[in-house]
Amino acid sequence: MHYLRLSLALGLAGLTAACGQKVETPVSSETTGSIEMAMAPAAATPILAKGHGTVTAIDKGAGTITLAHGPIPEAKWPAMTMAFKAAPAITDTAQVGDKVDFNLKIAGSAGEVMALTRQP
Ligand SMILES: [Cu+2]
Repeated sequence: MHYLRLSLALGLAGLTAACGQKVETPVSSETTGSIEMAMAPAAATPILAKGHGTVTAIDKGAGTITLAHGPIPEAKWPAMTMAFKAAPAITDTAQVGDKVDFNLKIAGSAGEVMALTRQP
């Protein structure tokens, strides 16, 4: 994230220079703030990730499945136990105690299990 922000700032400086204006003033805090705001939607863009874990709870009414999962590097998540949204096809077939491999769609700190298979 920090690297991305730095790249953006450098990119903006490059653009300004290309317009023929001297780049004398350092990037102001206001400019930095607007870059961060512009970045927010990008950070919320869902990412896809795979994980492994154990089913610890299923709430068919709420449409959630709770997984004790290992680290998920794609989302920079450590191992943890958390609830995910899941379609009925998943909450109806999974069982507490199942060791599973799963595909996730992650947006921010929330995730949805898109596919789940029991480990042999
Ligand atoms: Cu988690």
